[in-house]
Amino acid sequence: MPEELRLQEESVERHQINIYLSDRISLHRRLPERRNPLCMEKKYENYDKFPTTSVIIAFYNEAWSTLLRTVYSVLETSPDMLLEEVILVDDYSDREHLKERLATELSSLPKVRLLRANKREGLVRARLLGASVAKGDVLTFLDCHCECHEGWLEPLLERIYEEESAVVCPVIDVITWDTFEYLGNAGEPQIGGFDWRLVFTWHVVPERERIRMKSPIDVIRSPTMAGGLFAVSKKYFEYLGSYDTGMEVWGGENIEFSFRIWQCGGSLEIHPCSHVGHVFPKKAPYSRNKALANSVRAAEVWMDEYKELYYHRNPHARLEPYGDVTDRRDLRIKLRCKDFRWFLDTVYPELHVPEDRPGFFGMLQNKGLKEYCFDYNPSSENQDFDHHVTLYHCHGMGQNQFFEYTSQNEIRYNTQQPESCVSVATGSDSLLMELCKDTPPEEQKFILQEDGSIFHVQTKKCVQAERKPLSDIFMPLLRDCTNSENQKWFFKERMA
Ligand code: UD2
Ligand code: MN
Repeated sequence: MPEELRLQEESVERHQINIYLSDRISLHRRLPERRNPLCMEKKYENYDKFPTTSVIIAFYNEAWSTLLRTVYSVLETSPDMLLEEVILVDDYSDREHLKERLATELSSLPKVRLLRANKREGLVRARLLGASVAKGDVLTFLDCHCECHEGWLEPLLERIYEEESAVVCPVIDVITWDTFEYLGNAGEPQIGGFDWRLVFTWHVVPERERIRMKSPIDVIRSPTMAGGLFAVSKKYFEYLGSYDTGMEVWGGENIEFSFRIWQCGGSLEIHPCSHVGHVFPKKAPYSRNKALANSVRAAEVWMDEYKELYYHRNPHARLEPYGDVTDRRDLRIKLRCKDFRWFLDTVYPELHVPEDRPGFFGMLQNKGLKEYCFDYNPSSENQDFDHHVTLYHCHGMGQNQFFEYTSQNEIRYNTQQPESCVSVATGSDSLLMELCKDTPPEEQKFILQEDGSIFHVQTKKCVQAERKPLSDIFMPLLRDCTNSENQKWFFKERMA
């Protein structure tokens, strides 16, 4: 057995997925039932009038078994009448098994076509290459390591039949990278959001949306999509300006497309009865350094003045060359799309919009220990600092050193979701991060005074920068107020 374990570890090292195991699981496995029981009672009237679909799967250096299992699962779960074709787009992979061997394997499969890019296009242009030859009424995009659950396609196509401007996503069930278990449950799916770094986030369905839905198996409106799995009318996709072809490799296109769908008159929805599994790798299997430029393009075209909130939290994004977005701005004008404010108010009212008052956001730097800034690592592996604010060399990169002082007297960490506020546990002298509240509780209130001191209202103490005895660790701690420089702080937007 140790030999087998070694092989598994090796394949995880190489693919970030346990391909050794995947290769030993059937390419035709049956998945456990993961739908809400109400879905099974659903009757599809007008079935014969549903649009047909082309399923488009772009891939780059994917492993054999995960790719083939994706293709077989589409063929084996999609009603013949609705499935026009499956288009695989090879984004200039260099792995041997994806050359002749793949072409041969696919040539025996009905409805399956294989296209090859002549250079590395990135997922946006690779998908568009597939779309350009698609014959179906609807384009259904999937990642190349998916497994479609029984009955996944009908709900998507029915919804687009009802409403052509609906872009519909399945529920994405998790297939684990180590054991290939198909997780997911029949409960309420989550919807997509984003944080001010423009990173995609998952959220529970908000109350207002639950009220709008007439049944638990109605479509759920979602501010954003994860990006990989969705169906869109081909005509509507073209009308909306398909994708931003200036986006390279990976990242950002899902947020850009989500903004565009909503702002330009469509809707983005998740259908609770459509389930598709996706293998989430252990970590990114290839370089994704183009994601930043892609996000900047999205911000520059769609976010109006709110793009500043993004730049404040990613100062380096301002320096990122992002190419020309003139065409995309023209598109926005041509389609008479609504502004970002409308999107925030109407589609995503749950997202807290920072105030970012000049002089009250950025690095929170100490005067005495000049090099040191507030630093918070929500996913810190160091248990001792779990949820604590520490001090670290100021890096000027925003992110985990970005704080905002609000007019409600909170010191807010609102770069990532969920948003947390600096707080103090009863009897403790250290600063703790806790979820922010609508009205800040006493322990989360700090007064940033003229002289730079930060006064904690509840304990009547001041925040002081200190080195922990016998260590290299620096922390902000509550102490009796003095006039010391270690109790003076100031916000700085970026490094000089
Ligand atoms: C998520 C999406 C993914 C995409 C991405 C943001 C899901 C489940 N996945 O990341 O579809 O929206 O966020 O960009 O929602 N690919 C190429 N050429 C490339 C790079 C990737 O063809 O240069 C293919 C890749 O083989 C895969 C798809 O594009 O089929 C998405 O890439 P991923 O699986 O690495 O992205 P993922 O799931 O981490
Ligand atoms: Mn993927």
